[in-house]
Amino acid sequence: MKFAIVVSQYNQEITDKLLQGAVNRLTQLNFNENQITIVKVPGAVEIPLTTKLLAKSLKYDAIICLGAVIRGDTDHYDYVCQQVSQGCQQVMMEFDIPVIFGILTTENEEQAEERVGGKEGHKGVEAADAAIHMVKVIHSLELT
Ligand code: INI
Repeated sequence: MKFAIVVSQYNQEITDKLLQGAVNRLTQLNFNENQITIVKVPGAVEIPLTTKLLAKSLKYDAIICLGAVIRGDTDHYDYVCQQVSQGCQQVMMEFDIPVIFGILTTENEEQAEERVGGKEGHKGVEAADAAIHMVKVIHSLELT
């Protein structure tokens, strides 16, 4: 199995933790560094294009998208959330590859912190687990 992780740097104190959780999980399960490619992008809006190019390369079994969109004073949050969620889904459906949505969309930083190892679990770890699970599901379908 080969994984690409696309991680945005906006709200980096949160996204670093998402990345750490995902990488730790994959490493814990004996995937090595040759099986994990990490691509850092500026913000969540840049995730879909990067994910599309990686999907198009056919080098990966799954792509894990990690980011943190936190609501501010304007409606910018809504535009970012819409673009990134629709963009990731489009790539998944167009390229027949699992695109894991490990992008937090929260009202505030506290909610985001709770989801990177706090009382709401760790969405980076969960994203890695979902990626592995989906690759296994696709292999089990024996379509090729
Ligand atoms: N990008 C994020 O990843 N999270 C945010 O919370 C965010 N906010 O709130 O603005 C954000 N904006 C930047 C955006 O993703 C793009 O990088 C930028 O608009 C340039 O295209």
